[in-house]
Amino acid sequence: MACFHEIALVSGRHPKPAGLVLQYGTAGFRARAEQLDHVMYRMGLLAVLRSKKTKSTIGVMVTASHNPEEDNGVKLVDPLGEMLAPAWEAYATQLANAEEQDLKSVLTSILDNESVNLQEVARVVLGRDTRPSSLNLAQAVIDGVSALDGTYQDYGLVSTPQLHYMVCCWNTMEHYGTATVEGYYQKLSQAFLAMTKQTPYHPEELRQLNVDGANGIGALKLQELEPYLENKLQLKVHNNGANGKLNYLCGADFVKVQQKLPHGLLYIKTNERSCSFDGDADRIVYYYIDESGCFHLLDGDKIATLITIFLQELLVKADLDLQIAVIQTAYANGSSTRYITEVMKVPVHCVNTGVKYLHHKAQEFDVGVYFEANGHGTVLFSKTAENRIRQLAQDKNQLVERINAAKMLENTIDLINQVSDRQIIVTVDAGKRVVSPAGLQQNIDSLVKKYSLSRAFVRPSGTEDVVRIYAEADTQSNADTLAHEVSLVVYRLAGGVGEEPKLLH
Ligand code: 16G
Ligand code: MG
Repeated sequence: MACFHEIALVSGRHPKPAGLVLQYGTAGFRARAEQLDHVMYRMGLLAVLRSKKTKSTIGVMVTASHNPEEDNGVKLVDPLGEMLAPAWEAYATQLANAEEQDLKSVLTSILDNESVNLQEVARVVLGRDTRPSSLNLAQAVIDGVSALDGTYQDYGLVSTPQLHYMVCCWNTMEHYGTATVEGYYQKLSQAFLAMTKQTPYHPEELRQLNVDGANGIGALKLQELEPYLENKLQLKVHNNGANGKLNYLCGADFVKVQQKLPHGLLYIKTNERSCSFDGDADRIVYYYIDESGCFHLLDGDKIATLITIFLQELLVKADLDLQIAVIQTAYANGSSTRYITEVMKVPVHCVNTGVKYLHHKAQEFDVGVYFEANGHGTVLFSKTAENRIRQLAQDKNQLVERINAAKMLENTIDLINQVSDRQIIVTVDAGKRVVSPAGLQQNIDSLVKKYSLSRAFVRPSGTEDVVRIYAEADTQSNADTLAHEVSLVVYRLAGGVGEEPKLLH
């Protein structure tokens, strides 16, 4: 049995730079890779405590997602593949910031608060993205796990959804799926192939998809998955990391923010279906170029709408009375929210930015469709909904049309990886209104009033050292001008440093 005395000795190999303060943000810690060695080690320690506390396998993913290649990060994954419980995020921050001499006492206070039994066995599964820094940082996690005598399985290079899947498999005794990457490909491809069999019309052009792998893990893993798809989907993977730099001029974030084609896919043909992943492959956005050369983006809002239409139709055909809802964030385009509520008559709920908030809300419904505009999302089926669907799919006494619709819904459940995954500006109302600094919200309100169909809000980023500004208006140029005006107010009232923001168009 390890005692905290030994930990303090081992920790000497992963020293914390004195005075460095980092925060467990929206999706874990993110910072320059060279600042993270001690954080990784300590997250290894914390994962062991969390595992002992929950008597379950805990996941640790080393990645900084869409951030630049020089950054890295780490997030912990809770027993059913969901994001770490909020109280433990606070422990993570305390542990990461404890100076060397305080490490033992912080660990002891977590143990006491949570009544963790040190005699419990602990299991941690870990994975990492393709960043050059990730291998050594993953080793620091392993050192932390080992310092507390935890057992671990290192899945090496895997996407974030794959690591979430592994955690879920381990904790459901592989009822969810086999806890290997092959098991992941098998589960997804079987459901996908069963769905395509049920789709009568499947022409050649709909089988092809250009993929921008962001020069990251998504490209590698998709190439591994492709043989399982039996040519029902032919992938042309670009930005596979052979030449380009991770997330640089490519990837889902670049395409969504710049609203243009990524490098590596600049010459796609008219109407060719194309998509981009982010650096750890838990975001996707689709796009195409039309006959007039115009770029069209199908972001998370559009994806959520299409999926909801698809599911609603199937629920009607299956004659299943299940409550469906869509969960969005303040970044969802206002027209998508109006369309879903007013035309489709599906209720929409708005929550804070970050997968964990959307995921949590979506769990309240029979069928919860959640997507951030930036392309993070999935669909959650409640256990009751899933049972009713699976029962109907097997019920030979029902009309064939009902059974087929239920089978399609069943395959959808299996295809969707249902596992999921928080300064001077303080916001409330799902990040849409600022309460501090004083006067900022009033200024934003009066700027918004100058335009029609307009909205604007600001929020401190949870992953980078910036303030995000969102603006919407009747025309592109009004939206751009509004965004610029808001940025000037933020700069003045929130104590901006450096040059004043400039209008980029
Ligand atoms: C993280 C979140 C994402 C959110 C983004 C906002 C997860 C897995 N990821 O990437 O949901 O949209 O942060 O970043 O929760 P920002 O705070 O820098 O705008
Ligand atoms: Mg990501």
